[in-house]
Amino acid sequence: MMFNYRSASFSLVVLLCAAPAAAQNASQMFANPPKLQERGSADRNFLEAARTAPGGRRDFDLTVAYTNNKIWNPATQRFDKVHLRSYTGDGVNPDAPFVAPVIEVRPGQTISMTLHNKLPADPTCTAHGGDVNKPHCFNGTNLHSHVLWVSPSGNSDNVLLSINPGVDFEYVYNLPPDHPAGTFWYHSHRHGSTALQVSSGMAGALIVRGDRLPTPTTTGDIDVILKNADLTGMEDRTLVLQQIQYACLDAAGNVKVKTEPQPSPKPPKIVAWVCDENDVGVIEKYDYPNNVGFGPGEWEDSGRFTTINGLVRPAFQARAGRPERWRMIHGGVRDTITFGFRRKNPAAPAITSLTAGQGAHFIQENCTGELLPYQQIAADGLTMAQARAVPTSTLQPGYRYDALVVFPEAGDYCVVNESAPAAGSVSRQPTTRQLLGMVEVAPGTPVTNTAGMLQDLLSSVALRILPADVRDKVAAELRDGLKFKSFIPHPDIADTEVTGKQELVFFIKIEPPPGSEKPVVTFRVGNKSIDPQHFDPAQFNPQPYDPERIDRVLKLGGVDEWTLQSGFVSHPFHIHVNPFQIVSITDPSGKDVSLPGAVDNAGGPDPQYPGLKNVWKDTLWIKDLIASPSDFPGKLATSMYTIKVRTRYQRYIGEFVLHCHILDHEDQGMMQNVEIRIPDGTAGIAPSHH
Ligand SMILES: [Cu+2]
Repeated sequence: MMFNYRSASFSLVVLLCAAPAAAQNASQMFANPPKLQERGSADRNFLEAARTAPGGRRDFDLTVAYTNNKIWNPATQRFDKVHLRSYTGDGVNPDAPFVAPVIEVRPGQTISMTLHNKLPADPTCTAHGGDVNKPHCFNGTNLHSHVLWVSPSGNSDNVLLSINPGVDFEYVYNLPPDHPAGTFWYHSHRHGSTALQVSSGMAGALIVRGDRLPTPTTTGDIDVILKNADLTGMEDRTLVLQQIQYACLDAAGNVKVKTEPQPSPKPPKIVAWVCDENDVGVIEKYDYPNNVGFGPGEWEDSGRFTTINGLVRPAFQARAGRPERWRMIHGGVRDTITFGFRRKNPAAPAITSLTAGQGAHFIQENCTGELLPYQQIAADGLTMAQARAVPTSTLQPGYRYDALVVFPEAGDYCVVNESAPAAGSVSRQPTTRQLLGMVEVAPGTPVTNTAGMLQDLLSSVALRILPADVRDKVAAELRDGLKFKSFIPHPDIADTEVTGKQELVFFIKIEPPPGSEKPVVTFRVGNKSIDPQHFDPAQFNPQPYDPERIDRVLKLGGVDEWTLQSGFVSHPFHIHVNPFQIVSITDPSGKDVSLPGAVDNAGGPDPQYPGLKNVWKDTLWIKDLIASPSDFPGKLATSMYTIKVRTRYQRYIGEFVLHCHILDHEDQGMMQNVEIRIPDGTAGIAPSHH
């Protein structure tokens, strides 16, 4: 009796607490980002058949402008006003404008995307004059389709262009008919302002939908089998995860912060960036006068919240036993996201005014269930050869994972960002857990074995919808641990196919100039692997980005094995145009931690690598155990991981870039120009016009 009484009165308290929060948070219900509407679609009736035809032409407009709006701040239980650069276009949600609209296309289509730069004039775009690796041209922009398999040249996916204020420019992406269907994204990529613009929310999902069935000789699109038992389409969620790091400034231009005292002689520690009631948050500098900005650890210090489609801690609504496709896109510049679900204790209170930092305590007290296992089915948009059963997905900036999620029973599930070890995280320090949202799961059909249920479902769909000459084979593959061999876009690269090699080392050079307290920091890339016995930067000769220099010339039709390392702290490697296949990821002791079931704990337990062997990606974390600049003088060469990947240079020639996807590192020089040229007809490479 006592228990019932207490429980009843507790529920009443929760209800009373929850009511105002629910009202204030009404706009924080999860929804997929709005679709970008085609030019003229409001004026005339587009024929759906024309719009979805494989060879169809699609015309879009995207405008870049300052937008006045607001972002919910759970720490203060009010909206913060903000004034940020953003993409605007037909269909953008006026209540959540700091995520770009979804662009949905199909293989074989021609996409015309006219970018209109309506930002104010910016003389630093045309008369910069100084160091190209110092942030500049904040109002210049361009567009990167990350990573559509299209030409990097001319008016296609060419990030070497600057679309300055007042300029309109038509990009045209010709998606080949064999383009993979999957989860891609787009963002600005103007060297000098990439981090500033992407951290303002200038990123959006780019979804290629396909309906190609597998045949005895060709693979199909996984989209065709992702159906419910009644053959209706599976719930399809798109999540663009972002870190919108706005600051409210005082009269001197310093970021307004809240600090807590530290034991002497340490200076007070920043625990939050704050905004007073009439302040307007902005993102206008990489480094504000009070030494606050885009540095490591400053995202955590800011106390800002990772947003999902521009929403803070949204509420998802699901049904027990109903499978869902979650397309997770890390469209931010900071914060390693270790994405998972934990069952919430039914007696737990509603979330009201939790700060970002208090999220960890809330999870510890209330999200007490085990991590819910789910199935990754695609990495960086590319369907995997077999589903990877995971408790979490580690998303570094630029990453995508598509997952099949089944909530086994009714109740609330916390969407959590689990902690990551220092060497596995952008912040270079162990991260604390964050609460990203809440899933309210309505009663349905409870499931005990979600992996088995998905095998049964997808194999039964395959038997019912696929042609007779493939359906038994595909159904058997699906029943055998969710193998997707009939749906992969790129065949494995065998040892015998490799024609050459490339070596790459990321490096941050910290030089303490004599008589100055502030070291000079430069961001660099080297072209020669590190000898693990002797760490000597002269050996790999790392250089900052130089727009006039081609750092690598690659041959069309060639297949290279790349060796990737980092000489100082960890960085996500990203290359445009052609994706790569992971061959091995060896830890400092020489153990291959990419194998399924491997344990990667050299720098603290880290789930991000095991199971990635043979997976195709376009962005990959290059781990180095060195965690802080003070570790640098005594750096052990054995702190490095060595990663091998292989890539085919297919179809496209031209100049493009590879870079670190911590975008402020990219802006400051951790980037290279790469050019694919055609063979000369003998064994060499034909010269280009440089
Ligand atoms: Cu980096």
